[in-house]
Amino acid sequence: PQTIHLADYRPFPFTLGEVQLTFRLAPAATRVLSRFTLAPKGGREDLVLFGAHLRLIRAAVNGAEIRAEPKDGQIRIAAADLPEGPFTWEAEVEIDPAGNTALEGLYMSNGMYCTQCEAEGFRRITFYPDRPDVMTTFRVRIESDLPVLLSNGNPVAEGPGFAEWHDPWPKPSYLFALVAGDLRAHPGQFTTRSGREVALNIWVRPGDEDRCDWALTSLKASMRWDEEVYGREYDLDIFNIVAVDDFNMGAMENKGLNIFNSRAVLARADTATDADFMRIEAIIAHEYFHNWTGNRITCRDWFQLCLKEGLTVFRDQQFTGDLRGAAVKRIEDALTLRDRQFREDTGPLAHPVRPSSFVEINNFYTATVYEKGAELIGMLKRLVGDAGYKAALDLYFTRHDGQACTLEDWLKVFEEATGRDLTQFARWYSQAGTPRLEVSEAWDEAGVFTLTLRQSQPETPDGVEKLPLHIPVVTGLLNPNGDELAPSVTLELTETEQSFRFEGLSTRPIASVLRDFSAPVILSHRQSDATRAFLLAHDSDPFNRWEAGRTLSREVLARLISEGTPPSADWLAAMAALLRDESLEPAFRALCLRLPGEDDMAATLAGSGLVPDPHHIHRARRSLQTTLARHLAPQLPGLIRAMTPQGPYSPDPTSTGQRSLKNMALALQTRLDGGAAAQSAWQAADNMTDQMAALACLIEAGCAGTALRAFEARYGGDRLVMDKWFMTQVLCAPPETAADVAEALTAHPKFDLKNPNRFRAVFGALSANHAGFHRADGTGYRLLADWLLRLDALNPQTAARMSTAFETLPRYDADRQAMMREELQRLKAAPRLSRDLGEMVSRMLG
Ligand code: DPP
Ligand code: ZN
Repeated sequence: PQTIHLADYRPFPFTLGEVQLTFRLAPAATRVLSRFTLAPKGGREDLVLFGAHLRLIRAAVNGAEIRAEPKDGQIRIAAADLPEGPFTWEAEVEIDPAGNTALEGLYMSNGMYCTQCEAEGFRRITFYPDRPDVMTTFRVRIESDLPVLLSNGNPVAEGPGFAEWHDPWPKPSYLFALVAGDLRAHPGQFTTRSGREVALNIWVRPGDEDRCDWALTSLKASMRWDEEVYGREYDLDIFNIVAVDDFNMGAMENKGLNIFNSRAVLARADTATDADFMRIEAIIAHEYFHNWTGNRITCRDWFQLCLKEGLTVFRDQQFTGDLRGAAVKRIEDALTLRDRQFREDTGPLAHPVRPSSFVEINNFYTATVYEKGAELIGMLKRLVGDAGYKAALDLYFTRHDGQACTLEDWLKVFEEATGRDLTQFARWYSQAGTPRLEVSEAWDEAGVFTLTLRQSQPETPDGVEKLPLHIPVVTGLLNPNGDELAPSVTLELTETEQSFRFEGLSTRPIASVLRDFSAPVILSHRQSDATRAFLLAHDSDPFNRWEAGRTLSREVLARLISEGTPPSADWLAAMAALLRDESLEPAFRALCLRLPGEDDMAATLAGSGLVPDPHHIHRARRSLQTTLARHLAPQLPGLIRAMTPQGPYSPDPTSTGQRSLKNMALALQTRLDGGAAAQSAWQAADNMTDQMAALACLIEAGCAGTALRAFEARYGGDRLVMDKWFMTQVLCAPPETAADVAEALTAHPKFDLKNPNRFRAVFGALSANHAGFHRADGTGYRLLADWLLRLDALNPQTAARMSTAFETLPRYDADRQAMMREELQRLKAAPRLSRDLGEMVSRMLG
């Protein structure tokens, strides 16, 4: 397969007029008629239109039929065969939505038609310059007997068997959308601050109407927030969101017609957990925010993906922080970043936030592009300040509205608006790998405290030479009595090593470095258990307060794993004190009590040159949990009672935080009572959050049989809830049986290979069950590889995504590495392997 390089970018040599599309929908034979004008930008060049899985019926230039031969996914018409000036292109193609299991382009899900065009799905609909820098307006006619026919923009005409839509905003083809089906609307309304009345609709299958409230509430909150914080208003008279059961991603920001994986929209107290409610709120916001950062201003090419994704993730993180509390949100984001992005960045799949080449762009919708991309925005904001950030964003919106842009355009608005030179900062976009930041301290009796910061960049598979980065390191100093010495400062590290002096101090201070996680780096700062416990008790920066506890827990656990050292008294006392501290939000306390996960510990050990043993890590972590539970035992039952919100379920931040602390306490209690408290919690649960928490405890305690059967009997007809049933059994299974449980579930009548949510429920859970997946006999690896092969034949994109379970291969012992390689080799040798999975496997094999 062909590799695409950033350096090869060339503008499209024609300007497009309005696109007219007619869809005659039929499940296995939909006809698509397209028509648009092309005007050469100057010079004479070949016309290249992309097309995949299309049956060409007819093509015409200026009304005259031509013989066009699709080859290698495109039609090329030589410049010499084209009229000299502007001309009209027309084509009629036939496609097979019902047979489209890849879920890209136009496909069917439960009798409804829907589309997914990002990144390159539009070429499965018709021949087109399917690239993000080709923007134009669309007029769409849908012919079908189905009752609801939707496309982008505003509705312009409808009658029996047809509807017409017009989108007045020029857009690239990846933002095209069409939906047709028997759908019900959950309607709403929003008035923008300049007085535009916008009709809102959440479209769902009949029966799901009572699960739309939360999405609608979240949408309105997002629309208001974007006006208030970024000054961005919505720009059409209608905003539609459609829920689809079969969907590869979370959701898609198509102009005026967002299409969502149903798990990212539908919620009711008895079917969705707090985590689901929060995810829905964040994804609704994310897709809505794309209207400005993504749609009005889009990407010139797919190498610039983080231009829209990093920024939009950053915006949705700010939104959640504003709604639910910035400190807890920052901690959760840092956890996600480390779990997913650091993991990616230290393995064979490491790539820069702006990659320089790809085979299949779908493989680059990654934690690096999204989450690290968002961190880069956060660092920029820190470096230029809030006012500078606002000025830069305002300039970005005015200067680039309606354009397809690059990261150079993005950085330039910051330079112009703030006068800062971002040449060095720009390296963050092209250098892969997680930088390490080492901190050392010196104190002299003359009252000078010196912090020396040293950065180093790991080697990455691309072999790119690494230069020092521009790293903002927010730092505070505390007095031994716990007071802050002075407000935090942002130390700007630009050299490999730099020292920063703090003078005129009377006693040696305690340093709190990298506050608010001001840069996505791995910090190494040697501090005693007592100092970390001190920071956990006193740091005024909530992130670093949590981080001190986290680091302490990680070190305690690492010592237990590698040397069998029992936990220090400092750690146990600090945990107990924290749990009792009612001045701290419950959600914050729950986060502090959560031990680092097994995968995190494997990464930690590998990072210090050790070979992690998954079973040993699992046993040690369980035993540490038990020790902690014993130490906290007197507090647990009271906490479980006190943290049970009264009244009807609500996903508000306070009740959500209380439930998270209560269920954390329940998990600890289960380590002591063999599941007795979990049994009562299961009986008492009146919402899905508490049910799932109790169920997980029962599975871990080995006494969930009855509960699992009752759950299945009650929710068997509910796809989203059954995903949880599939997932939790594998995730919480003991390592010895996780792969067997997963395999048995694939034989369940409700296991459905074609539904990505269901596949992920089973196999995402298997790879997240660290010791279960890495079982010493290789059954976890084999089972996953078997099913990736089956899935790849139907849905390459999801198969490729799920193959990242193998990305941590280099961490483990020789036997495990050999078994993982064997599975990857087996995939690589498979006939008809997709380009998607093929690229991933090759990169992982190195
Ligand atoms: N739909 C995906 C997202 O919103 C890709 N654009 O991030
Ligand atoms: Zn996005």
